[in-house]
Amino acid sequence: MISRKQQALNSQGAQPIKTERLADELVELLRRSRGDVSLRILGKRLSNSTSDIDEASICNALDQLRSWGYKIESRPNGAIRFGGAPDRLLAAEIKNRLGTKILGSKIHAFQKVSSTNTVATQLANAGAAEGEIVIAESQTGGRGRLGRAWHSPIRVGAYLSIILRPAIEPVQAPVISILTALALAEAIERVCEIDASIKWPNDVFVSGKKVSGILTELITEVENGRFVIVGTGININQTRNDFPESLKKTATSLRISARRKIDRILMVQEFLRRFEKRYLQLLSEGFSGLRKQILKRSILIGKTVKVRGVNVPDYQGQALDIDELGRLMVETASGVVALNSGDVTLSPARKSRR
Ligand code: BT5
Repeated sequence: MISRKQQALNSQGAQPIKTERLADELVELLRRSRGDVSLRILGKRLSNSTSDIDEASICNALDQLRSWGYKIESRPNGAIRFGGAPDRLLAAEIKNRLGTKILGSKIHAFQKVSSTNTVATQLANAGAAEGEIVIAESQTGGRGRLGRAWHSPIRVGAYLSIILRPAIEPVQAPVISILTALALAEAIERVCEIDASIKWPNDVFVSGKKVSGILTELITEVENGRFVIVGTGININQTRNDFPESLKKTATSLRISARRKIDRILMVQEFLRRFEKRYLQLLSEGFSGLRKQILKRSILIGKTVKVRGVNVPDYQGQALDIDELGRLMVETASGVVALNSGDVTLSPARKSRR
């Protein structure tokens, strides 16, 4: 019988990066055994309670690992030596020494999906737990806000969605986006050693360009309760030529900014750790504990900004603060406006007050 979760994945045409259990366990074992190790020893260590794993099964699993790009040497004495993991977003690699409590409890890794947010929504509808993650090497229909597209080329970025079931009011959902931006900025600074800023409501910038976008979707009125999907696209190892002409002026990657290739697994892991820390902090302390860190990294605060009006003409104002609900407070000629979401840009027309 196909589980509801599997049905959800099938309906999305998602191509899984197969991580069969034996291969996963074998990687763990090879990583831990320094130097040469024989098939017989591997078979014994992998043994289940009733019998050792036979050599043919181990050879199949080794071939599978090699086909995923793992470096596994066959030694003249018939032994095996682990030579390193591939540059691929495999579940086993992300889990290795992740050290989180809830994030990544299950990692659904794919080669190609329409949108990780769509797959995560389907999984959550089928009962997936808080902290489960969907990650893909590429997306054919990566989504931004308001039907905009997210450029998702294969094997250079990371496209991931986190399933959350927070006990917060729907009105607080925007806080999750800004918290995600903070976690990402912190992870970028740690892993890439470059400065990263937050642009309300859902972007992370490095070197004055967008390196990451966040799409938070609150899903209500479903059988499996209310849940939140936080989708994040991170441009990691794109070169300038990987971006279409339309994005070259506004988008960048961590590699371009840091002037070196970035380990995608380390980047994703650090983001997940930071996200968990900040998320648990939000649940225990509320937004106030995060506010200082967010404001410190915020590009818009204290600046004159242009707000794209919804059903009203565009207008200008002074970005003052981000409130408890994640709203941007903007002082305009006709008073202070609290924005829930929207497109806000730095206004070149007037000088900032700071
Ligand atoms: C966002 O929307 O920035 C949210 C993007 C979220 C993408 C992730 S990937 C994993 C998960 N699954 C999904 O399907 N989505 C999420 P917004 O603020 O509306 O910005 C969209 C705009 O950013 C586009 O109209 C482009 O101008 C620009 N853009 C598109 N791709 C980009 C890229 N790779 N890097 C930088 N900018 C990009």
